[in-house]
Amino acid sequence: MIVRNIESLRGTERQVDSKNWSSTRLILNDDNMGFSFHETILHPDTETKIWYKNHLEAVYCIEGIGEIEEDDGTKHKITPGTVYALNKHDKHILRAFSKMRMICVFNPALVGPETHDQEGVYPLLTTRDKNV
Ligand code: 9YT
Repeated sequence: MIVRNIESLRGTERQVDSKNWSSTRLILNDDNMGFSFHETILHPDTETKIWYKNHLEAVYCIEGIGEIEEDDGTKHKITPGTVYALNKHDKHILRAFSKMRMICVFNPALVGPETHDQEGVYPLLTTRDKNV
């Protein structure tokens, strides 16, 4: 069994920070669960273009207000209790109108250090790539 508290992961290599968000990765590929499980804090008044072409992601909002815009311009409000699932590797824009706290699940599991490239894509890494 794996039991961890997020506070013990803050400031370690399991916390990945970018300009618009901070992701603390509670469960990763080497935990062998078939998915990774993260808490993502979105910084207020940010807009992030994302395209997980190598991954599926489900995102559950537990704090804050924002919106997700699909590639065709359709917008959906996000409030606590909203889940979205990028079941078609959907390109999207994520806007945070306040600080937002999201619970995110990735399949395949992230290895650890993944962060967005210019297209908002995460590379498909294996454990061997962990220190890239
Ligand atoms: C909601 C979202 O995709 N934000 C970017 C960070 C990502 N959730 C992660 O790596 O935890």
